[in-house]
This record gives sequence, C-alpha cells and structure tokens, in this order.
Amino acid sequence: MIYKQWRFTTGTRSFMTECPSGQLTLHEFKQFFGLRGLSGDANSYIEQMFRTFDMNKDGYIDFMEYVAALSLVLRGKIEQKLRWYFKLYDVDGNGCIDRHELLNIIKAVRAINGCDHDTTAEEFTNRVFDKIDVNGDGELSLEEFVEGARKDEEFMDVMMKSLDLTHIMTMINNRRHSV
Ligand SMILES: [Ca+2]
Ligand SMILES: [Ca+2]
Ligand SMILES: [Ca+2]
Repeated sequence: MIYKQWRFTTGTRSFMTECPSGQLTLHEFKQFFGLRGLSGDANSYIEQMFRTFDMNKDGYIDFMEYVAALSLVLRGKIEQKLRWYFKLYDVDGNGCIDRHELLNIIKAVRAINGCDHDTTAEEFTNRVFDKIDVNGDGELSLEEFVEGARKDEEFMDVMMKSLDLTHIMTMINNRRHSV
C-alpha cells in the first residue's frame, strides 16, 4: 500500500522542495500534484479541495494546513473523513449538500479516477440521493450524509475514492525517482 510507504518525512521534504516559501497557492497546488489539463468538473473539485485545505481562508495552504489535511486523508477515522468530505462537497457552504453539489462531485471523482462505470453519474447520484435523503427535503444534512455513507457500501466506496490520493502519490513518487 502506497499509503504506508508514504511518510510525512517524504511529504515534508517534497513540500519544502516544491514550495520553498512554505505556502502553496492554488496554482502551485495543482502543479504540486501534477494536475494539468483537467476537465471543468475535475478542476472545480480541485479548487474546492484547495479551499477546504486552506483552513484560515487566506488563499494559501501553509505547511501546517498541508500536514493537517494529509494526516486526515491518510490516518483519519471514517467519521472524521466523512465530516471533512461533507465540508468539501458543500460547495456553497450552506450546511447542506443538494443534488447538484453531489452530482458535481461524483462527476469530478469519476473524471479524476478515470475508470469505467455501468451507471451514469446522474443515475448514481439520483440513486444515492434518494436513498440517503431520509427526510426527503431534497438536501443532505451532515447526519444524513454520514449515516448514508455508513449504510451504503457503494456510496462509501466512492467517498473514500474521492480522496484516495494513491494515484497522485504514485505520480509524485515516480517523478521523484526519475529526477
Ligand atoms: Ca491558509
Ligand atoms: Ca450546499
Ligand atoms: Ca434531507
């Protein structure tokens, strides 16, 4: 498992090499992860991820924010991760995830992970949404989201993949080895 091999020491060195100022802008963030030429959906997902990492909202990811985010991604408990995902997916920050927000995320996750699926993003979103929007108000509260992911294996799988940075780590490692 690449997660196990990938330690903070390597992460630290890499962050400091690629980012000597100690602060990453959105542009550098994309470069850091080698993300170029992304589709619109994938691009907005990365931007949203950047904003979530940037906890004090100053437009930069500093080293502490970077470590906090990575430590959550790599070691956080399911419940913590789901709370974090919820924040990540609630793009307009109104405290609920609507169908549109969920669809965008599903699309972006698929674009980034790039594997084949037997359902369209729309079908998948509708199926999940109808199932986990327990009170049927057309929005997912934090509780509905967390409970839904716990109960629906397929949805949980997508959630976990959405922050599965394995392929990105592989890219970084490959790049480092080829230098
Ligand atoms: Ca910041
Ligand atoms: Ca929202
Ligand atoms: Ca609801």
